[in-house]
Amino acid sequence: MIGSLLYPRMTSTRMKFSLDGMWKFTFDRDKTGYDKGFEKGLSEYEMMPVPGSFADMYSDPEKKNYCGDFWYETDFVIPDHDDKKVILRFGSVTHRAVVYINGQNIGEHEGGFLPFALDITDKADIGINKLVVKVNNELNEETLPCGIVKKCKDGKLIAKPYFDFFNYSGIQRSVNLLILPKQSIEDYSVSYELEDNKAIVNCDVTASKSESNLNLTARVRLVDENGNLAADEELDLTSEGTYNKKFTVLNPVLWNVLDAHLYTITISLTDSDGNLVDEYSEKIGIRTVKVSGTQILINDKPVYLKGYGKHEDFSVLGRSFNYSVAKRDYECMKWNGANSFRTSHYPYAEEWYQLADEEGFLIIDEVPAVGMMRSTHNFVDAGTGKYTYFFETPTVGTLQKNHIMQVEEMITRDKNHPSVIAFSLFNEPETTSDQSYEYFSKIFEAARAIDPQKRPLTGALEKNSSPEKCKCHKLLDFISLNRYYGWYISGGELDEAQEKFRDELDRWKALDTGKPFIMTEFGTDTMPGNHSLTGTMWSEEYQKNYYEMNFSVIDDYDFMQGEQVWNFADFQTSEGIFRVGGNRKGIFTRDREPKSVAFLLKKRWENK
Ligand code: CKU
Repeated sequence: MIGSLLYPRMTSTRMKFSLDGMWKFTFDRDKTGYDKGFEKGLSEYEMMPVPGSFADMYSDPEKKNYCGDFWYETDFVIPDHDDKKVILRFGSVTHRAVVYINGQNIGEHEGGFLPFALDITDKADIGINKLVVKVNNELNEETLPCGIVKKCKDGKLIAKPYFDFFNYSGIQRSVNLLILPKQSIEDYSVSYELEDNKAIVNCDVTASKSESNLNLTARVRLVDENGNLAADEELDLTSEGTYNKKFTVLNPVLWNVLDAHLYTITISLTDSDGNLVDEYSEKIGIRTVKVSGTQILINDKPVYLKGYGKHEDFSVLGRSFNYSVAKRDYECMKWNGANSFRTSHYPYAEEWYQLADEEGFLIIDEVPAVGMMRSTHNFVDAGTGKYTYFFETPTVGTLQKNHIMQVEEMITRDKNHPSVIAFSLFNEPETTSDQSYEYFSKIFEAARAIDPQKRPLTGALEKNSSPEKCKCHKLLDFISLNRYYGWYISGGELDEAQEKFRDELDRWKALDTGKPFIMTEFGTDTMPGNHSLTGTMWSEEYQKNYYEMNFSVIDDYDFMQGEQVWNFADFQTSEGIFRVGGNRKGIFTRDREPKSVAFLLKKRWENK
């Protein structure tokens, strides 16, 4: 579903009301919610925070690990307005939602990490309305991310993710009510070319249609950080409701790595009498991203990516967004000289990207295409050569449709952020079959068609995706490797691990792909406070030795243009014999204190 995915903002023509707070909530273990008329209102409930991940609220493991249907309800008020459009916008509902207003189905959305907006103008009343959302967090092989559900004898469902992070669910991002002009700005995009002392900005605007079909004029205005007008242009109408203009900004102050400069863009629509119909403003940055030979270029200068694979994960908050945690994370990352992160393994809350825009951070934006290998321990199986015929399954067509939809929603949502320098379209699928190539060529085609900035596309390859066997690396603009030499492979034997790592990189080199590579994952589980003079696995010393070894290898290969360590912080996973209170590969603990290796990274990254 792609309607307008613009970030909800107040402007002189737009009103925004937050529906965040405590909502009614209930599990629906036996799926009898409809029999009980839940869509009209919950007859049994407790209170639950929105946004929030329900799992971390509970002391009862049955509730924490709940899998199936569950319901939310709140009342909300639509203020009297002058013939406007009323929109209900969810930042994300994990993994799928059916929305009811006053008992009537008003829309559905598949996918737990991207926003959706529903036009409720004719479906809700001025005054009080009842909003009910039926949510489902089951995993399957037809939607993203992939997994299965185990049905126990007593009917209980248990989520079995094919991925290594806790299946946090719920209404995990903010819900807003928007009151917009009937004819409104639906979307806009900007892309840039740089020439001597000037930037050519290509701006597209889409306006919604309405019965009145007013003949509207669209304008774009750019104001720099000092309040000076940098551009003020009328756009040309290209077809009904779409406008375009290429214009020049002289002496642009470019957005750069860790040196952000932002312009405020304001798009406006006016009618033939010059009356303002709609206005939308946000911050953008002028910069280009290119891949040239084995280098990644920002504003035509090579950049080396230093940073992290992350998660949206924090104690009690689960996967819900919190400004304080985000601020702390950026402070930690800046402290040790990082300049980038990957939104492993799903698009994050929009505020993460806004902060990166402000900080000059580089983001590899990843779609939730994770778990495309049939294994609940694929972090272990990935190194063993195990093959699960994932893309040879009859349901793969449905998965592909969902995958394309989420790629399109992600790019539509995130395309104007200067911080987003690449899109990652998968994490560690089986890429060794012709079927996987066919599958992914369509995904990459869709992404290339929709990104107005034609940013580099990538995907993270696991160890079975070797230079000899991987069929999909040719689709990538730069190649992202997740490798665990010294952990899953030759754990505890760093000399042997080093030999194997070098051997693999030599084989990539021999392939002469002509492309940049970055390490998107490498790391070791490390219990903070566990010390060992002999550097045994799980100790803080082993984590340091491991990274020193890996860095010595990476530094010997010119095509290596970045290193994002796994993971920024310890994070919650499904329980199992490989996980001690979650995944412990964090450079920081879950409450954001450094393990010893954080200082090693600081030293390296501040000098690289
Ligand atoms: C990480 C095959 C490696 C999978 N990779 C994915 C990531 O989600 C996991 O957390 C490995 C790990 O720590 O095992």
